[in-house]
Amino acid sequence: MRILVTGAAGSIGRVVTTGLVDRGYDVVGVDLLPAPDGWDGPWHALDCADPEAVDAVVAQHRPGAVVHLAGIAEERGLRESLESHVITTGALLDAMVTHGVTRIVYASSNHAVGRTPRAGLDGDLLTTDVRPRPDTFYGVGKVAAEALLSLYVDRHGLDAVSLRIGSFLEQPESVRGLSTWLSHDDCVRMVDAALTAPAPGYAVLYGISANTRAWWDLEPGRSLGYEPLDDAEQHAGIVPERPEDAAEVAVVGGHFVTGRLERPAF
Ligand code: 15L
Repeated sequence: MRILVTGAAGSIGRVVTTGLVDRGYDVVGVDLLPAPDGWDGPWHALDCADPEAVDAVVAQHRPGAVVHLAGIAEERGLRESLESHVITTGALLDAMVTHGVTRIVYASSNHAVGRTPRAGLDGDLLTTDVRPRPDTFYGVGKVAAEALLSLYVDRHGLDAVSLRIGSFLEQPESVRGLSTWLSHDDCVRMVDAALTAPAPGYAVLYGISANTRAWWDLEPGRSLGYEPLDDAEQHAGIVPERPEDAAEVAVVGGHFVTGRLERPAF
């Protein structure tokens, strides 16, 4: 199947594009940046917030599905966050509807529910039916992009899977990360499952590995065929303990909540 991957030059994008090619997918890379060294497939350097450019690339390649990873992976102002996460998603969705592409896999984030405290969760488990509770404008952008996907699923019968990704790193780097880590290999497994799950409609899952200390529900992913194999605990020995750990593990979004990222919208 041909897959259009946006944000293909980013940290997640490089791992996912290579992983999907290894699994036999025909990948078209899209990014603001040129293709990384070693990439020899089709590539388009464009801004996904530009609806005409997005429409042209979808029209040219007619992919079977879109994996939308493009977006600034950190806190910015409100306007920039909405452009980066919501406008890009809208441009892709319109192009998909126009050209008959029926599935999108979206890199959402745990920061869509980052302000959710761990204390008081039913069974100490963060399920996917907690209310949207962003911790930043970044999280607001992810909530709004998820809502846009839901709208297009209902209006146009698309399939859309929102991956609320945890901490995508080669190895966990903090005590929080021992719960929230997503390994590179599990990330590829997760995207593959989201691309191939039969008729998911609109679905949300938490993108983490099978961490011993996990407290985010893995069942929504498993029900789509995502079986994580890695466990952050294997790396626990290299993770430094820090005074801020207790505050970071008490809330979904960790340092996005505790790190004093507050700023006015305008
Ligand atoms: C994210 O969504 C961010 O892009 C990344 O920088 C990390 O903060 C990660 O979540 C996390 O929660 O560890």
